[in-house]
Amino acid sequence: MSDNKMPEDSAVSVSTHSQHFMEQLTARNPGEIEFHQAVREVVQSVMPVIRSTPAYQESGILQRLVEPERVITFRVPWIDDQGDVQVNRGFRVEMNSAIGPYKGGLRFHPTVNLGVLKFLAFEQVFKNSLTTLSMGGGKGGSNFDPKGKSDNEVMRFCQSFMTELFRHIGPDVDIPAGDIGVGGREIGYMFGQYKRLANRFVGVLTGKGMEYGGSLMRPEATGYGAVYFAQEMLSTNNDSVKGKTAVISGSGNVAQYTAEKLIELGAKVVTFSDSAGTIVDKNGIDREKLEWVMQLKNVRRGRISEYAEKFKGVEYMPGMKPWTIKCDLAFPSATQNEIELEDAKSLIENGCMCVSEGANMPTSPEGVETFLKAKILYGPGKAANAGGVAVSGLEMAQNRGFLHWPREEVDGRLQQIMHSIHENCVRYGKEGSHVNYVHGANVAGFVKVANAMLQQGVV
Ligand code: NDP
Ligand code: 2IT
Repeated sequence: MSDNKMPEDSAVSVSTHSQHFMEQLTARNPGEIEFHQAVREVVQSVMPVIRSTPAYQESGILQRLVEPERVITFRVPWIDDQGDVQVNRGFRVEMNSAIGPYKGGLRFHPTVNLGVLKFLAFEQVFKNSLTTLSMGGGKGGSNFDPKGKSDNEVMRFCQSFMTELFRHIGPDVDIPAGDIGVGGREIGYMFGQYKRLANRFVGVLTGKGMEYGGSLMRPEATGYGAVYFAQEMLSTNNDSVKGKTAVISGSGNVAQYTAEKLIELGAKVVTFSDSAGTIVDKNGIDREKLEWVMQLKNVRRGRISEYAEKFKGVEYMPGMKPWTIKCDLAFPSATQNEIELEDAKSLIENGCMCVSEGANMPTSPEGVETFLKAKILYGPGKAANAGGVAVSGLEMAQNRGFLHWPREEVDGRLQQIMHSIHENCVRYGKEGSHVNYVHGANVAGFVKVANAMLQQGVV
C-alpha cells in the first residue's frame, strides 16, 4: 500500500480520512500555507464523494490531483533603467491537463512564491472544469513588482520572462493570461517576444489586444461574470442587484468592470481600494467617476487615495479594507484572504446578503464558515470569477477559427456560462432550501476532472 492511502475501514469517518490526507499533504509541501488552505477546502467537500466511489480511491485520484503534473522555475535577469542587473524568479505550475491544455493566468507581484501559485493553479483546475469548456489548470508568474517601473523596464522584464517560458507553452500545451500585475501591456510584450522566438503567430496567450487576436469582452469578463453570478444567486430569492448598495475591494481590472456592470444594472457602488487603503463615496461611484478611476489606474498608474482629492464628499480610510462599510452586496476583487473572520462578521452584522468573489480565495476559512453559517448567498471565487477564464476559452476558440465574434455574441456566451456554472453549483450544493455554493462548486468541478482522469489511466 502506498504511503498516502488509508486502510479500508468503513468505521473510519470521512473527516478522519480528510485529516489524514491533509497531514500528509502539509508534510509533503511544507510552508505552502495558501496551497494547504485551498486543498483543505476542496478535500472537505469531495471526500464523501471519494469515499463512496471505489474507482476514485483505487486510482488515487485525490493523491494525483494535488501533485502538479509539472512545475517550472527559472531565473529572470533584466537590466533596469539605471543599467543595474536585477534578478527575479519565474514560475509556471502546470497542475492538471485531464480535460484540456493547461490554462491560467500569470501574476507579477512581490508576494508571489511557489505556494501561492500552487494554490492558484489548484483552484484553476476546478474553475476551468466548471466553465463547461475544455481547459486544464495552470498558473504562473514572478515576484517582480511592476509598481514604479518604467514601460521600458516592464518590457525588458517581460521579454526575459518569456525567453525562458516560451519553450514550455503553446496553443495546444499551455496558454497563460493575465492576473494581478499582468494586464494588456504585459500580455502585449510577452506575445511579441513569444512570436519572435517561436516564429509563430498563434493564440499562445489570452487577454491579447483587439488588433492582434484578442477577444472583445475579455477585459470586462471577470468583473461582469462576478456580477452575473451575483444576479443568478439573487434570482433564487426573486431578487436582483438593482437598487442595492455594493462594496468592492481593489481597483484593478476585476474591480473596475465589476463596478461598470453594477452601475449599468442600477446598483450603487460606494467603495474601491488598493493595498494602501479604501475610498468611500456615499454618493455612489457613477460612470464618469469610474472612467476617471480607469484613467488613474490603467494609464497614469496612480493610487486610489487620489480619488478622495478629486471628488467631493469622499472619505479615504488609509490602511483599511471596505468590509466595515454598510452594504447589501460585497465583491472582493483584490487578493487572497482579504476577508478575515472579523471582516466577515462585520459584513453580516451590517446586513450584507450576497458575496460574489471576483478575487481568488479572498475569504479566509473562518470567514467562509461565517458566511455559510449565516446562510447568505456566498459565491466562491472558483465559481463567481470563472467568467474571465471562460472568455479566455472563447478567445482561444476564435483564434482557432480566425474569427472575431461581436461583443453581443461573447457577452451572450458569458452569461450562458455563468448561468450553467450556477446551475451546476445548485445541483451539487443544495442543502434543503439553502445552496452551499462552496460545496457545489468543489464537487461539480471535481467530478468532471476525476472522471476524465479515470478514463485516461494512471498518468
Ligand atoms: P490587478 O493587478 O488589475 O488589480 C489588483 C488590485 O488588487 C489592485 O487594486 C491592487 O492594489 C489590489 N491588491 C493586490 N494585491 C493586494 C494585496 N496584497 N493587498 C491589498 N490589495 C491588493 O489584478 P486583477 O484585478 O486582475 O486581479 C484581482 C483579483 O482577481 C486577484 O485575486 C486575481 O487572482 C483575481 N482574478 C483575476 C482575473 C482576471 O481575469 N484578471 C480572473 C479571475 C480572478 P495595489 O495596486 O495597491 O497593489
Ligand atoms: O484566475 C483566473 O482565472 C485568471 N487570472 C484568468 C485566467 C485566464 O486564463 O484567463
